[in-house]
Amino acid sequence: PVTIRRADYTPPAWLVPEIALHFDLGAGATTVRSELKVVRNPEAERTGNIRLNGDEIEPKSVLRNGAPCESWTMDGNDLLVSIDGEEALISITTELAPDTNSKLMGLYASNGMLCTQCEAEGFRRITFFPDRPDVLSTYTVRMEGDATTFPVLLSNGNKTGEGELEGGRHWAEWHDPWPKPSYLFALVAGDLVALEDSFTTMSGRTIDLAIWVREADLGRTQHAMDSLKKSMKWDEETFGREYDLDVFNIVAVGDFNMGAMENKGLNIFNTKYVLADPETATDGDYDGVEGVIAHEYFHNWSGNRVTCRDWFQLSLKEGFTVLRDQLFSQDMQGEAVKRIEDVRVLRAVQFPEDSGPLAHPIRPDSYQEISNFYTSTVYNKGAEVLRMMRSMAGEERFRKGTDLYFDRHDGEAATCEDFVRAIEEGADLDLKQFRRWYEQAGTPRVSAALKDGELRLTQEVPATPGQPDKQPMVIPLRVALFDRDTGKSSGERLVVLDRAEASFKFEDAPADAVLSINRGFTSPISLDVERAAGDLLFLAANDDDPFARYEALQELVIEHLLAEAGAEGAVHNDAADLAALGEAFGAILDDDALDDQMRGEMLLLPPVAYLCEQVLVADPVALHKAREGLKAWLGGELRERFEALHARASAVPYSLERKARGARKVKTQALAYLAAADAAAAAPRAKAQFDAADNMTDRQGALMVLAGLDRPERKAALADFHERFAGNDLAIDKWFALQAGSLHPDVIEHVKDLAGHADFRLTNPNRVRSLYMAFAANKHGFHAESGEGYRLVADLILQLDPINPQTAARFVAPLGRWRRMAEPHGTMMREQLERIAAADGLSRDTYEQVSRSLG
Ligand code: DPP
Ligand code: ZN
Repeated sequence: PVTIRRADYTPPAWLVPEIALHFDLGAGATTVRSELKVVRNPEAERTGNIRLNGDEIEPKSVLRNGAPCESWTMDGNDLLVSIDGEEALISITTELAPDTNSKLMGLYASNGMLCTQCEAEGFRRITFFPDRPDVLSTYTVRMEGDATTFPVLLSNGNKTGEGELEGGRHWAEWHDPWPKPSYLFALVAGDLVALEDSFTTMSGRTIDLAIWVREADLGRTQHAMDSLKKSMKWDEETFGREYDLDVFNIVAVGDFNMGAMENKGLNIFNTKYVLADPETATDGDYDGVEGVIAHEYFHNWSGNRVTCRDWFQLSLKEGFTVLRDQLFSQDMQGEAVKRIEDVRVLRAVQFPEDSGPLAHPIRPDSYQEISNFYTSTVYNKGAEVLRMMRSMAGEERFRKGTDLYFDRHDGEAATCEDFVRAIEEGADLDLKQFRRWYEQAGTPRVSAALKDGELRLTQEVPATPGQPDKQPMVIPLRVALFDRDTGKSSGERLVVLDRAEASFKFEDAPADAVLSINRGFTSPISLDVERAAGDLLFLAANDDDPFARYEALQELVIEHLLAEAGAEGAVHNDAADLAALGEAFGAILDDDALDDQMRGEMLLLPPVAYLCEQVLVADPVALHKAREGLKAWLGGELRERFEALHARASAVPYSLERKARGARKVKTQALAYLAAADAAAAAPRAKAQFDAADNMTDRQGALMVLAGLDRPERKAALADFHERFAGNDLAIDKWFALQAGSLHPDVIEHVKDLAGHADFRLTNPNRVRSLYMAFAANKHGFHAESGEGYRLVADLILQLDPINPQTAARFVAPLGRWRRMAEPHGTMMREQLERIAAADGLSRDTYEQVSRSLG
């Protein structure tokens, strides 16, 4: 496979200001005729050929300026057409078979409808084109097809015409006036119905909104519509961004590799992020819909109006858009809880990526397959990097920076450097050294010690693949010092660490102050604080920054669990430590000033994936057992209070209000603690919650607990759930995921059985993820001593790779952690990677991930 390098970028030799596409649609056979108006790019080197990318397509005919063209050649998958003058009209015909397109890239069939996915390089599976994000064109799309099979025909922009044809066929034409790269092209044809609404923009324009789904799903679209309207309003108020077409369409599709796609004016979504009603969607699902609807909508500016010059700049649009959707959700749901959730995801997913073989900077330097770089690093760490700029500039100045960025680069394909420069100028910040966050991979490790009002900080950025030596980063940290006697702080200040070590003097520091640092998780770092005994307990009880308070309790738990698991360097626990932990959790249960949403966050024990990050070589089984052991101990120690909490929360009627949602969150947590302590006593309680549930949050929560218990209630509840939701794919996905993620001793047998279940389909990414991602994240199953868990995931990768390489490659990362896992786990994981590497005909996607993981 070829390695593409960021340093090798050259501008396109030819531009395509206009393209017209004609689709003769059929699920078995679709004919595509394209007309490209091409002109020489005066800013590029002259060539006599235009290179048009292709992938698994052939040119059926090639015309140049209206006449058959003989002088074309193939160079690998690409079509080269010679052009003498300064411009030409090129027409190409291709034939597609959407219903055999199992990669779900390009034009494919799903449930009788046809739809497209072009990011990053799917357009070249539809027609030959300079399929790179810096070639921007206006699109005119005419679609023809059977009027019964495809009554609805959608594409980007506005509909400009439609009509009947002979033989029960019809046509529609759409035109998108905004120049866009090919990855934002979209088409949908199918038997769909819409929830319609409208939105009036800040300048008074009326936008027609529609969410298109299968008829049976229409009743589950209101939340998505509400989320869309809130997003449109919020982006006007917060970033000054107004929508720019007369219509905005969203289509839900059941077979989709990603979460959703921001195609201009025609977002295509995984059903998972559109459909929600109380019976079938959890509170978490509601949040997911709101967040992803916002994310894709926000791309209309951060991604579409200003797009990326090349795929190395992916974080330009993704990091920025994730920050925007996080800030939106903070405003909708409450800042503290959302921040804690986002940090938990970052630490459980991005930190391991950053410390493993797949580590890369948020702006990578090379790739073989770009699909592999839609990562938590590019997305979530990318958002954190922008958030640091925002913390240093303050909200208002940051907004000046983003305004300048949008003004300056509207209609362009920009780079991360363009963004940084706009923030520098607009927000009046010096980001010279800060740019290292774009260049260096790895999670910086900061050590902090406070002595006599002086804060001493040191930093170290660990070596990562291809980057043995690192320079110091710019690390902003919000800091407060607390008076041990009064429990109060004298206020917060921002310190910026930009050298390997530095000291900061706090003039008015109380004697023997308690340090609260990286409040609100100002920087995406790991932190080592020299602490006196009792400091963490003090902060867990007194810190006025909700994140810092949460963090202190997490730290206490982490210290305990590492010691329990016998981790190297961990301080041994004694009975007093455990008792103190019990008291701290008891205080969380009793604290009337905490609302249940926050209580729920505080009660969640740190994920094993994050625990593994605390040590160089982790024993995942020991850490998992320690975590379950603490859960059981707390469940027993605080039994009455958990029972009371469960009863109190169960009395709160269903609604989507924050209070009721909080009650549902702590209800299932109480159940989980009780079940860990005493399965026999908790099983009937869980079954009662399951049976009484009038919503999916309670029902799934109860089933999650039951799925892990070797009790008779388990089977009955699983059967009931399966029957109740037969035919509802998203609910059945949960049924798979709950079993694959369960603590049940026979989980491996269960996963094997489920893989043979009539409802399991390897061709549906949601179903595959619900079984195997849930399993790979299940430390107790995946890391089974027999090695069987590793083998199951490797088998899946080999089986799925020829069908859907993009999704298959996503399963490599869990095995790629082998160097950091204690023996015999490390060796067994590596052996499975070697088995995959030895297979013939691996996709570029899987090959790249496996070779990086072994390298
Ligand atoms: N559709 C994916 C996202 O929005 C990739 N652009 O993040
Ligand atoms: Zn995105």
